[in-house]
Amino acid sequence: MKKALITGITGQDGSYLTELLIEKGYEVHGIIRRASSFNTHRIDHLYEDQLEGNPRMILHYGDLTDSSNLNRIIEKVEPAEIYNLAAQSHVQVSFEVPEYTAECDAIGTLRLLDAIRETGVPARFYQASTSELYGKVMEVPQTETTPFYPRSPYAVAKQYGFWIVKNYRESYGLHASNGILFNHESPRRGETFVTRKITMAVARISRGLQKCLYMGNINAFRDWGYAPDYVQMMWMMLQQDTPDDYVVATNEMHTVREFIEKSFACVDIEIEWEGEGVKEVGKNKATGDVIVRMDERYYRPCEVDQLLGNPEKAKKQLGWEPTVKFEELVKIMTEGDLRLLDNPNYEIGF
Ligand code: NDP
Ligand code: GDR
Repeated sequence: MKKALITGITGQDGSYLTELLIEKGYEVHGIIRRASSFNTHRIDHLYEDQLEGNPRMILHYGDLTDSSNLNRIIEKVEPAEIYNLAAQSHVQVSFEVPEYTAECDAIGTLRLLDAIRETGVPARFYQASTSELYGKVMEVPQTETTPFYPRSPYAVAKQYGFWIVKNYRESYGLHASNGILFNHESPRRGETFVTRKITMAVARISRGLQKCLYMGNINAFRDWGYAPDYVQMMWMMLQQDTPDDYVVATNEMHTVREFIEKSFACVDIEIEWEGEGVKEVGKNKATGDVIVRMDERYYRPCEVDQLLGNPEKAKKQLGWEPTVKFEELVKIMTEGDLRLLDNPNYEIGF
């Protein structure tokens, strides 16, 4: 049975990738952090008691900031594939915790690559690189050859991760690849990322449980895809003979404003915008109630205005194409949050 090791298994992508790999017959090992409360809700449905029978998902305590722990796990598990998804993944939070973000997202990647070298385990390596590397727009759409211009401590740390992967590939012949993934979302998306924040608020507002949604810059453009599509591509990248770097995106971009409008449309609320900048508000056209306001707290010191990815290389070389585009994604996420509100026992996205 092929073994895979996933860092960040408790996150959005980790959970979908685990499902995919189990379906493909892998034994999946995941690294989880000790927390004061349960942090495995996205993968609990995959857990089988290790004492009974044949576990397909095995969890290990660890942390990307602890080298010897990573070495030990890799030596013990001997995975054929390692997917490095763990990260302090919130761009705005990285301005608050820049040093920790670098420790985890940059040096954490180096620790894993070095663990592969030191243990001699011939694992193939996937690195969760990001469209945030493009930051300030140098070219639209962005491809594998567009120059990087990171605009946050998160993106700068991920840029180190990108290059150290490439460097270890070139220096030591590791089978290590970067997936330059544009934003991808799902009903399992973390609640503080903009899409999920919007769909949760829309569901609550439509049920009379919340009055208003507070936002930052709603004029930013993003290329939003569907997380289950994107984890397919992670796996595909590690199945090819030669490692390489790929843009993974939908080639469609929309503003945060459009996301808000489309999500409210799912609950039959039409938004009317009034005012400008931080004073702008969104009103429920039918009732006149203000249901969207801007809040300085959600603006970033440095913004990424426009991301649009061209996934032509992924399509040509690996046959990958996204199956879900913007409108359907908004619908899937909004309906997921409505279902969750109406039935608290409903396990989101499962
Ligand atoms: P999430 O924020 O949902 O998950 C992050 C995961 O990393 C969680 O399992 C978290 O554990 C774990 N983690 C955080 N810090 C550490 C640490 N120090 N040691 C070990 N584990 C840690 O992210 P996503 O699933 O959305 O993204 C996966 C990866 O892809 C990330 O690296 C992200 O930066 C990158 N990426 C994401 C994109 C997206 O649009 N989703 C786009 C491009 C790149 P815990 O549950 O305990 O917090
Ligand atoms: P991003 O995602 O920074 O692109 O990083 P996020 O959803 O946080 O922001 C997208 C855009 O929305 C604007 N925005 C707000 N964002 C949040 N979170 N909260 C708000 O209230 C709000 N109002 C406006 C932001 O300014 C931004 O322009 C995500 C993460 O998953 C990264 O790990 C990943 O690398 C990139 O996507 C690709």
